[in-house]
Amino acid sequence: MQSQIRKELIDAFTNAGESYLSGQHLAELIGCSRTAVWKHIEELRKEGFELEAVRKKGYRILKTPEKITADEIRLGLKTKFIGKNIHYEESVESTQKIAHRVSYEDAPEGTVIIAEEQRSGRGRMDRKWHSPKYTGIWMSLILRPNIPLSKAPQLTLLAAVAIVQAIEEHSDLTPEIKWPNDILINGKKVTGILTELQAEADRINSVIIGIGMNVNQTKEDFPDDLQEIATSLTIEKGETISRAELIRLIFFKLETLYLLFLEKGFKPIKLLWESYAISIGKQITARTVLTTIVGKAMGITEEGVLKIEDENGVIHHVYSADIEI
Ligand code: BTX
Repeated sequence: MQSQIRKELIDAFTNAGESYLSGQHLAELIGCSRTAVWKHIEELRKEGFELEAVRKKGYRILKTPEKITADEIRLGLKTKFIGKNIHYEESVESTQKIAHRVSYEDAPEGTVIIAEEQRSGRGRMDRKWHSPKYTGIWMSLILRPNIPLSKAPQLTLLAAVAIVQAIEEHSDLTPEIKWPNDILINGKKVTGILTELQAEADRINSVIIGIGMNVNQTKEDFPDDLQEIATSLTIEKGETISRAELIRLIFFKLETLYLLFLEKGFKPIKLLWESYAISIGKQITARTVLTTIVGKAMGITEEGVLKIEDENGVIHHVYSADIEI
């Protein structure tokens, strides 16, 4: 009920644009008392909205918060379970860490941990993930699929497809996927995905999908060593992007593909993934923990494993590696 009033209030301000709305008018529009309107306006202020109040004219919003709030994400969310349970944090070491903990504590499938900042965000193999305040989407999603352990990596590829679709639809940019988990725009990394498992024997307890997306950073916001290899949606698009809206879209795309995956398996996801992949058919170098393989990327198997044909015609199956094209 409370968030319904909040939603109507925000809608009213959105429709009013630059015009002022009086407390009386808002109360009539929403169907509540003027005191209730005032209370909700104070709540919005606390959430970081900047409002101007002018006598005899009313209120108008000057600035929306830099922060994302769980309320803002939930408003207009169209999913059945992904994002229904949101843990929102201002500053954390890593959302993955919290997701592991709440997953043990039986958090429902679809629970998401979102933070405004990560002090030690992590990538694969203990690498660092730069996650500065208010600029990106740093979140971890808990899924509990009833699938064999060997199929879990397919969910990384599924997440990559969902993210590419969300960016495309939201910002009209053209991201590409570099196997297995990099999302690039114009050759620079805009998103990384880290999939971790909680499992006992061959039973998956949960799959934790960490998504790090650069959204509103400028080039100068990146440390020197990332400036040439990383990008953000704002840099590519030339405008500020609403993170809450994008998060809702990512949830929706993820849920749609995940339900398709549970019903029909990896095949339809594989077809989509291949349509966005840049490495396929190209000469690549794959560095695994143990070795380096140079050859032509042939595609991925039904399991999501990368196939590379070397100069002697030998096909290598690569489960985890860094790829250079
Ligand atoms: P990765 O191992 O593929 O990529 C890590 C590498 O990417 C780093 O070594 C660095 O070169 C580069 N890098 C670091 N930060 C950024 C950045 N912001 N943008 C572009 N490139 C960068 C990718 O690992 C997986 C990242 C997952 C991050 C999410 S955020 C939410 C969740 N919590 C958490 O701690 N990790 C995940």
